[in-house]
Amino acid sequence: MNTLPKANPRDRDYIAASNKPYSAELNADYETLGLQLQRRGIDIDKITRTVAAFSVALPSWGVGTGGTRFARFPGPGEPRNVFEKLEDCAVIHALSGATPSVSLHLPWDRAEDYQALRTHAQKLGLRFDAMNSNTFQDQRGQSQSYKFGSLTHTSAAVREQAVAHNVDCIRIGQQLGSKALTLWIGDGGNFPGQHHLALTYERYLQSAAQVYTALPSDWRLLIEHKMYEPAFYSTVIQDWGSSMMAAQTLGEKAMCLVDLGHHAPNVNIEMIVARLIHAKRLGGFHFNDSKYGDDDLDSGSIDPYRLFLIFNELVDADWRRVPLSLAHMLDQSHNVTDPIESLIISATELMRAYSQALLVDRGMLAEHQQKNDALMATLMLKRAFTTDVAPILAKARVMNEAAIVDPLATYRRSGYRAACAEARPNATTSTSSGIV
Ligand code: LRH
Ligand code: MN
Repeated sequence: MNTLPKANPRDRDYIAASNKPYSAELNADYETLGLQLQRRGIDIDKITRTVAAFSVALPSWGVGTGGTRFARFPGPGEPRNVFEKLEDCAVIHALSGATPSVSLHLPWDRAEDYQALRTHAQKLGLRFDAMNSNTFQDQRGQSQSYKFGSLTHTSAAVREQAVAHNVDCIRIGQQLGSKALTLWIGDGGNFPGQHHLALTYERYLQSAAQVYTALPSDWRLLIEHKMYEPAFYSTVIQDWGSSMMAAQTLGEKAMCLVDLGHHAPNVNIEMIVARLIHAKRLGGFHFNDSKYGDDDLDSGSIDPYRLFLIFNELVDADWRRVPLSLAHMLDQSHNVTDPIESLIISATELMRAYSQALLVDRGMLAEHQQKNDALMATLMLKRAFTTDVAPILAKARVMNEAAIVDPLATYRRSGYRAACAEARPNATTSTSSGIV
């Protein structure tokens, strides 16, 4: 990198120096909030420790500029390969303190030497979360096309190729220390009658069973449902019911992953979360936000109350001592912002929703629910959601040696993006970051 950033945003000393001017006011704000919460019977330090331990995985495909079917407007200094994607992910983690792992997508993140990739990640303080396979695009030189499907294609040769790719993703993931495969397929039809709805699902179960068999004993298969796109009439794994039935058919290592953008507008996603928790099949999330379709917008940017209500279900399950082991991941497409900035803010918005959900007085809520006092019940949630938890989020970042008050300002002041624009001159042409 011939043009060094004014400061390395991954450098702990730079971050500590950036934090210094704010620590006194943070302590004052934290103390004030602490007293307020104490009056509500809440120990602020307990909340902060819990929030500081929260983490969400970054989508490797999210640090490049996303696009739509209409166009992609690459930004300056985009990562040109998976190694540079990891460097940008490390900047996000250094400033947010909440994103220590990266979810890779193959073949977008193919590398010659995965041991070298693992070492590079370790040097950056990162580890690998769930792997993502891709049987929704044809790669150059691929023998079988996925135009009419992959794991559910009518041709056994296409299904075999798709199964082999997923097994390949597992094998590469093992080299990287990943422990899960996220299985999303775009298989579906655009016309009534194009697909036999029942037989297509049975082909899915047969193919997915072969992928399941290849899972190491300590791995999980995360089945991701999606209502539509790229198919616009029927999608094989269209909803949580299709996903849950498949998980129950495949075995206990198969769990359901909820991508917030994969539902029709106004669908009650927190209800789906509650049902999957009941079925002991909730395996994880792809967090983002949306107003219409699978918009992949920044988490909490459109409907932060919905995000809060989803975390409310997770905290409630914990309160009812229901064991959960969840893979939290961001899955977003950044078309008009610096992806690093959007991912820093999105990680913070998840921590905000989580910490607010931790403030709900569940004993009092249960009483109001028991007495059918609807208004007092919903006000219990609103009171938590309207609590400004910024001091808790900042304190949690201090505990993670990250940027206290304004990670974005700390990032911008570093000049990292401009330096990348210098160091990665031909980034704007590369499209290695895939469709999103
Ligand atoms: C599908 C999806 C899936 C990824 C892709 C990048 O819409 O959410 O999780 O493979 O986006
Ligand atoms: Mn997704």
